[in-house]
Amino acid sequence: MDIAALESSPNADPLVNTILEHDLARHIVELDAYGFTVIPPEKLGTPPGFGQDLREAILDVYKRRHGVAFDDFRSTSELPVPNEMAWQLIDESDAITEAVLNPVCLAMARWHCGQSAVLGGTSSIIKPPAEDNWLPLHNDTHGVPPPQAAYPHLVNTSWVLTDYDSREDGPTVFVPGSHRWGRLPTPHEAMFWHDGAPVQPVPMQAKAGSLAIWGGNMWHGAYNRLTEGLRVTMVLVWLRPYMKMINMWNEGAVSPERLERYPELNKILGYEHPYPFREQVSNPEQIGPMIEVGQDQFG
Ligand SMILES: O=C(O)CCC(=O)C(=O)O
Ligand SMILES: [Fe+2]
Repeated sequence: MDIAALESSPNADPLVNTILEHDLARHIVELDAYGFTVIPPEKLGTPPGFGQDLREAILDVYKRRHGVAFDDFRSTSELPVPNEMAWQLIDESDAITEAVLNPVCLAMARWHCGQSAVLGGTSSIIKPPAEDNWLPLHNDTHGVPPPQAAYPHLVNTSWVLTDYDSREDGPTVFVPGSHRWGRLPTPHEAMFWHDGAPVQPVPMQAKAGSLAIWGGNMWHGAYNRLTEGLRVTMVLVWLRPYMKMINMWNEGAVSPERLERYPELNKILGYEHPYPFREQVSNPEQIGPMIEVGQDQFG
């Protein structure tokens, strides 16, 4: 029986179809069982070299915004300055916009947060080797007290832009199954590298150009990096539309020219939502009708 073909569930059907077309069923199972998954480049439909182009775009933004230079990320083991201007990336390059609008990435965002999902924030992680750059366990549903909802309010889709082959590469770590626990780690649980730590996460393994996905309830952190060179990641945070945006995409944040070339941006930046941006944009003629939000889990 092909349930999607019955067209009984207009919000779920296109997601089911995309998942089947791109051979993503395994990843949906992993998300359900463990709370995270890694989709390799060959399932993302990206052109050859896309991961390298995106990495170069992210590194160029860092250099330009901070007024610094270095040659090869593989042999750069110290950042000239901390990556403090890491956010609001969408208008910086076509590779970044196309990573945001990648159909598999969008399907993963909408699988977790519905068709009305909005892009809450974009940022980069550029991580040099350092003894102490561990990231404690946390979940990304900041400020929401327990018990957290059984469905995610947000989802993280992170483009992995350098290889995560081993623990030495400083990868993201996950606590499989923790997406069902409905709470944040305590401070004692968060320091997973301390002797006698009660929770032991598993490291992510991924080739450059992969897309890692985890919902807002998932416990994760990162190993410190020991390998020479920089770890590079682009983080996209997607929200159900009642959540507070991390980046504000109002007037001027994305150029009219980019909105015209990539019209799907109007929806994912929230311009077609009932609130808050409709009246603040300069291109009302390009914006589709107001969408309905929150009709069901996939709405
Ligand atoms: O460094 C990492 O891989 C984890 C970053 C993180 O916590 C996040 O993107 O939410
Ligand atoms: Fe996080």
